[in-house]
Amino acid sequence: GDTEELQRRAAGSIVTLDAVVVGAGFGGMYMTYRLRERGMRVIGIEAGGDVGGVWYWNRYPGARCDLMCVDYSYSFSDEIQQEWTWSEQFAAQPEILAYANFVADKLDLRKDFTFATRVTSAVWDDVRRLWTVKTDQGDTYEATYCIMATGPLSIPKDPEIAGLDRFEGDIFRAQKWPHEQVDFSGRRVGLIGTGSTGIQIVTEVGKAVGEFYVFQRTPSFTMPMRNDKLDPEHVSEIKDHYTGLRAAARASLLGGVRPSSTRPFFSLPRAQRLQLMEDAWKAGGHAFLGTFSDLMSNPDANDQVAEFVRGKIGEVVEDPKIAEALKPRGYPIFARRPCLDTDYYEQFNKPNVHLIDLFTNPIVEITKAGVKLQSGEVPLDALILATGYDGLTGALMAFEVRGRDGLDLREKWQDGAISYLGLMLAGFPNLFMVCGANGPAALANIISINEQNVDWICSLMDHMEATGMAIAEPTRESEERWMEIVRMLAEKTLLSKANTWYVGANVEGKTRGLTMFAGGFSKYDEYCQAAVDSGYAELVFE
Ligand code: N01
Repeated sequence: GDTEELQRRAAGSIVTLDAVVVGAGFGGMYMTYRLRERGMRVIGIEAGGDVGGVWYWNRYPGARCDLMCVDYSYSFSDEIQQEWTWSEQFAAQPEILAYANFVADKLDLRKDFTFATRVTSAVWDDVRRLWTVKTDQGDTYEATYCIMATGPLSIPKDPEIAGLDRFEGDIFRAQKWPHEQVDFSGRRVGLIGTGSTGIQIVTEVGKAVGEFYVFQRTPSFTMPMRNDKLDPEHVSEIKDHYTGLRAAARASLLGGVRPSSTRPFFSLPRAQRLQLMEDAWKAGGHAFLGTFSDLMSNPDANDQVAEFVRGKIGEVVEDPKIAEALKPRGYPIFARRPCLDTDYYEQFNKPNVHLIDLFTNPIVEITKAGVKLQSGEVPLDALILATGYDGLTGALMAFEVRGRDGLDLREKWQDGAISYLGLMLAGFPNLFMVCGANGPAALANIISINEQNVDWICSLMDHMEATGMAIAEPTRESEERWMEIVRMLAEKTLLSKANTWYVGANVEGKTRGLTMFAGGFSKYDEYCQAAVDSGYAELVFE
């Protein structure tokens, strides 16, 4: 294919292109496709063995999206959305990966990508006005544009626990799960981490395991997903009405259709509030967030919902001590990513599933035989790590990215991620981010963000072509104005009030703060559109 040809030449010499795209997740796939359709010479570079990004790597048991597939899928091609048929409301990882592959086949994307290749540096050449991108395969590409579709969650993070490398059993990392099926039946298995990932693992591994030890530091709130198969009649209704559904998604807070409410919690009498909470619990999914308008802004309203959910945990879990340990306290509900599950709390009623509360019984170290707690050693055959990611900034700080005058992105971001619209960086001409750290990122539907970002970038390229400009870059002032908006919104939301990867709390030494745009997808889209309507007044062109 085209890529092989490019690679062959890059290995020996330098290949000059119009654009390099880093990443073959849903952002990089669409970006590469659009650039190719614009008639540009482009290569996509991907560390994984194939397309799919986070869904390529995260093959752990239970991996599933908590957004409905009707929303969590591409909207740019009617052919794709008509031809592909989802089997469930909330699809599991194998189906989402199959979908990514379907799209790659359909658009013949693989010929534009090189896989199993990691970018080692991207450096701006001020004299020749282009990006030089090098890879761990010894390739060098030069391009006018460099687009980072590296994802907000692509650098796995191990826990800082002494002795991890000493363990003689099997270690499985959720974010780099083996391609073949892993059988835990009859084995003694430990799991560290109870975020969205850990909770999904518990519900699956809990079904077929010898003895299961769940090492929990901070409990998460999780609510019933109430996933359903999609029946053919519903699927054809969706397909008939995709245009309207997509338009509604684009105009929504999350970039996905979900009920929303203008009703503040305390505007209703107590009995009615309780009834609505019962209804939301029964409806499942993120129904709570669509039931009251002020759960993320009014701490008292938030606390009442949290207390209601803690009550539900108490109803399911038989042992009151375990129930108590599973109840999250001390941070607002929904401030850590709210999880959706199927029978999570039920697992802890099984005699072979053991909750280890690390607050009362911390891990001392990992030994060759298992996990040593303050109370003694838990012998294990296998240890699963679901300890999260160096989110948002990790991927771009994992290799060398240098802009004008040798400006290092690690330096620019040492006090936290800053950018213009989460899309461009002052000091880094013609560099774009797709789903960047200062956009809605993990706070909205990432496929919607990807599409919106890619379309915005392509419109800017059209503008540059039409006006005969070769370079675009935001000024420091425009970057600062955007960050003021991001900070102002961050202050207003309870999202800033929990120790999570959202605020960088999970990585030692990382500057603390919510750098994502917390104003919702549609508002973000409005800001991006306003930038276009102003004639790109906040950018400098050469
Ligand atoms: O990672 P996390 P994740 N000792 O950072 C624990 C998306 N996602 O992979 O909170 C003991 O949330 C840590 O404990 P604590 C989604 O955006 C979506 O689960 O630091 N424990 C925590 O429990 C999500 O937000 C979906 O006290 C240690 C866990 O590891 C994001 O990915 C599914 C520890 C890490 O939780 C990340 O979720 C999956 C230590 N030394 C993921 N170090 C869906 O769409 C860390 N932990 C459904």
